[in-house]
This record gives sequence, structure tokens and C-alpha cells, in this order.
Amino acid sequence: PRIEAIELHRLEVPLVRPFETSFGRELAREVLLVRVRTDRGDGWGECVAGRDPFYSSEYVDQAAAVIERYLAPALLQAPAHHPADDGHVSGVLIDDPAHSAGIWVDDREQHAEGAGERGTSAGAAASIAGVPLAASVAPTLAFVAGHRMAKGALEAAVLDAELRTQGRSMGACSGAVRDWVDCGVSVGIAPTLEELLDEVTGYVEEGYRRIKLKIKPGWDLVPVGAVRELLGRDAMLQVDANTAYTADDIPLLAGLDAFDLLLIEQPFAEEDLATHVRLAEASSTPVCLDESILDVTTAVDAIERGATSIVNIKPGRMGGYLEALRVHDACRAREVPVWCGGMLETGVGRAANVALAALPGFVLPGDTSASARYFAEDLTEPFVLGDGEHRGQLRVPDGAGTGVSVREELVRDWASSPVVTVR
Ligand code: OSB
Ligand code: MG
Repeated sequence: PRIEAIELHRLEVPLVRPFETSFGRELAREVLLVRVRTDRGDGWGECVAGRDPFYSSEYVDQAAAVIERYLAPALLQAPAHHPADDGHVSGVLIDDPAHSAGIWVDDREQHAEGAGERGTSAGAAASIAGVPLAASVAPTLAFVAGHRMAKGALEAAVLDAELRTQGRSMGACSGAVRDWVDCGVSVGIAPTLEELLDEVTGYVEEGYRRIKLKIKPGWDLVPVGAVRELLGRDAMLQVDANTAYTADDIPLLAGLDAFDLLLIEQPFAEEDLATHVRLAEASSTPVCLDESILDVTTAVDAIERGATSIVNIKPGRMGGYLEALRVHDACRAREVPVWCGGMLETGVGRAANVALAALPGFVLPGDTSASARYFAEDLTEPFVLGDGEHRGQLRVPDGAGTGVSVREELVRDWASSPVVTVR
């Protein structure tokens, strides 16, 4: 496909309950959607940047500006792409009538298909073959420093468009090994302990397989202890500090060891791997990085230094789904468990996250909760937790691209500013 226009859609979607973290309180999700229009159909991507530069230095006004001014023009001006000069995909042109046109597949995928596997013999890399346009996005945009969330939204939209033209689903072609994924839920800081316990009780009744509590100084040992008591010893429980602590808090954080947590997520600043190493040495609770993991290089570095023994993968934070696959592979090769984080995405971003969570290295439940945990109405068909053996799980979409369709009337109705089109 050839990119003909890139649209930016800004929306404000109310949350069903306020979401409070150590860095602030949100009542609505400010959503930036990117639609890539190609000569062969459209694709959608969701930017994970928040309204304010609190979780990360990126924020949504800035992401929209950098896309409009730098990134979208660069993609539109990139020379028509030929798989042969891609470097990422080397292979032969397969003329498969199942696809609307010939697609390039590399040798690895042919072997996997030939073996009747779902693309995952042990150690096989989980990259998506045959998506030269999506694979060209990161190299084309590399001239802009940083702005990973903005880049990730564009790559997601291009990948969706390209896979749709091929009739291939994101999960199946990136090496998914399961049709349903285990879901956890991220629980915000509550006004009172009683409200926290009520909220957690509700999620347990809905079937969530793991609880994550947001913590901050003054909201840590007591609420975590109370929730552990409520859940019982065997339930999966973890905490996320979103960088709210400093090295002086290491003894306090080591006190969380009493609660048998799965992990403690990002207690210290994004740049501060050294203090994470010190906590890992002082405590028995595994340290898991979120904000610090910017790409595969920082992931490997953090693992090798002992700053993280579990990794939270968010494609948007790493500049895209293809980099997220590289982080997955690097972690898997080092036997480091990963799980799929979330950024309060609508169905557009959630669909890609759920597909990612179906990969083999994702051995812990993700922050891939049902649509109803966030929104009264979702922008796509809603994600709903399963029943019976699929209690606490979401089904991996199997339609082409992300496998969900965007309800364009809602995108219009909930718009918070006019659509920007770059041609
Ligand atoms: O740190 O994981 C985080 C939401 C917004 C920004 C950062 C984080 C979160 C969450 C919620 O924890 C995850 C979700 O349910 O989408
Ligand atoms: Mg986090």
C-alpha cells in the first residue's frame, strides 16, 4: 500500500471512575487516534500519551504537534517502498491468492507455516514478516529524536492498514500462541481504604486474575496489607509506584516483601537504574521496570545490570509494536518474564495489546482489562471478559489487522478538536 493521507483525531472519553496514580488523577482519557489512509484501505492507531507530561515527558498535544509537523510529512514523502531495500524482510514474493496481492515473506515464516506451527518454534523471533511498509516506519522517523509514543501511533496505524490489505491478523502473524489472554486490573489510589477494598472486591467478582495496586508514599504498606488479607495468600497481587520513591525508601519498600507480591513496578525515576538494582538486592520482591524501558537496548541493559527481572511491555512507550516484539524476544532469550502493560487505551489500542499478550513470553496477566473497566462505551466493539474456563480472560481478535472496527460516529461525536489531515 501507499500512504495518501494521515489524519489526527482528538477525543475526550470519560472514564467510568477517576484513575489516580502517584503522578495525578484523571477523569477522562484524552485520546489521540491516527488514521492512515492508503490506496488499499485505512488503518487506525492509538497514541498512548497522556494529557499531561507526568507519566512520561510525552503528552498528547505535543504528540499531535510532532506528528503534524515532522512525522506525518516524512512518512508521506518517503519514497515508495520496495521490500528488497528494507533490510528487515528478505525473502521471496509469494503470490498467494488468499491475500489480495503478493506479499513478501521471509524464510523463517515459511518454515513456521510449513511446520503447521503458529509461528513459534522455540527461540524463533517474533517479528512480523511481510510488512515492509510498517517495518519502514521506524527507520523513516528515526531522524526525529524521542517522541516514541507519537511514532508508535503512526506505526500502529500503518501496520493495521497493511495487515488489512493482506487479510492477516496481528496476533496470528506475530507469533501468538494462545486465543485467550489472562487479564489483570490496575487499581488506582482510592480516597479511603474502604473504597479500595470495595473496588478490588468488584474486580475479583468480575473474574480478574491479578490485581495491581497503585502506590505512593503514604499509600503503600497499609493498603497493600489490607488487600492481601482480602484476597488471601494465593491470589496474584502486584504494585506500581510510577517513580514516586527515592533511595531513602529502600527499607520501607523492602517491607513489602511480607505481602508476597508478584513484583514491584518502577519505584524510582526513569533514568535511575542504579537505585532499582539496590532495591532488587535488598528485597525478595522482583523489581519490574515500566517507564525506564524505552526500547530493546534499554531493556537488555536493565536486565544485565540487575535492575529488572520482569519487564512491562507497552508498545506505545517503545515507539511501536515492532520494537515491542524485539523486547519480547530479548527477554525471552534471557528467560525474563514479560507482561503487557496498558495506558487506559480504547479498543483501538487494546486490540493490539491483547494480540501482543498472546505471544509466548507473556507469562503474567497484563493490564489488558475489559472495556467496561474504563469506559461506559468503547470506540470499537467492546472487549468483554470470558466465562467458564475463560473467566478473567479476553479473546485475542482474529480479524484482519487489529481485528476491531472503529465506530466512526463515536469518533465524530466525542471529538474535542477538529480533525487534522496531513497529505
Ligand atoms: O504505569 O502502568 C502504568 C495508566 C496510565 C499510565 C501509566 C500506567 C497506567 C496503568 C493503567 O497502570 C493500565 C491500564 O489499565 O490500562
Ligand atoms: Mg506502570
